[in-house]
Amino acid sequence: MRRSLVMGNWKMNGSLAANQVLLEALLAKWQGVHKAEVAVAPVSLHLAQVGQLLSGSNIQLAAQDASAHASGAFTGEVAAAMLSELDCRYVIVGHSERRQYHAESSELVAKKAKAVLAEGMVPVVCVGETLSERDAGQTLAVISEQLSPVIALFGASLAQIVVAYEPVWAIGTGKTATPEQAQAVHAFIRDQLGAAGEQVRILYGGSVKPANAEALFAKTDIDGALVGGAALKADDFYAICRAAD
Ligand code: G2H
Repeated sequence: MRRSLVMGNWKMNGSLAANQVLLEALLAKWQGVHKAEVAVAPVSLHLAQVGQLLSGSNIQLAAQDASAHASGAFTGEVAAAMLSELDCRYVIVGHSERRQYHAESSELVAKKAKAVLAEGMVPVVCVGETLSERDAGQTLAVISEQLSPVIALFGASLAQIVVAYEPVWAIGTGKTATPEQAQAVHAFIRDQLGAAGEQVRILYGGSVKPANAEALFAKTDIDGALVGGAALKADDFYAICRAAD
């Protein structure tokens, strides 16, 4: 039985003041979310503050990225060990915005995921196709290409990852994949993961909101969500967490 997971990806949003307001509002209504696991991912600079604000709650801390390197001359990067020191439980790797704006390859994403696992945290590996790839009928081929270096590098530890399917055309656009479209890709991903597939949680991401969360979560292979815009609103994020519970 896979435990649902809802993760708020705050992206490059927030401030010390805004984080406090958001989390106080969220924690004030935080009741009844017992079965689903919940995490939030602020920018790395805010992890220590957010960790303190969450202490005593069952909301976990997540990071948005990690370096593939352990330490050294990598200006601007953050090592997995540094995230682990701040009690991060999850680290997102290979988000489409990193693939697109920072030219991250699937091989690099796999190395980042491995660095995260080596520090005792759970990598959340993002995959997803663009609109032109979907229109060209390449969705499954793209997902397969993005997953294959992870599958090759992880071997027996593959069951320890989380995968997030985020169709690029649905990110921040207000367009959501239909539950049926998402389910079809999730089932394909689970199949690609082989023997580990049944244990791996596969999250959907891309304009998840209270109005569509329940229908997405009702699908067999959708184990939760990676939530962007709606995670910045306490009421919406709470409603999505309740829908997964
Ligand atoms: C997809 C998602 C969170 P949004 O990037 O990772 O963002 O919910 O705003 O589409």
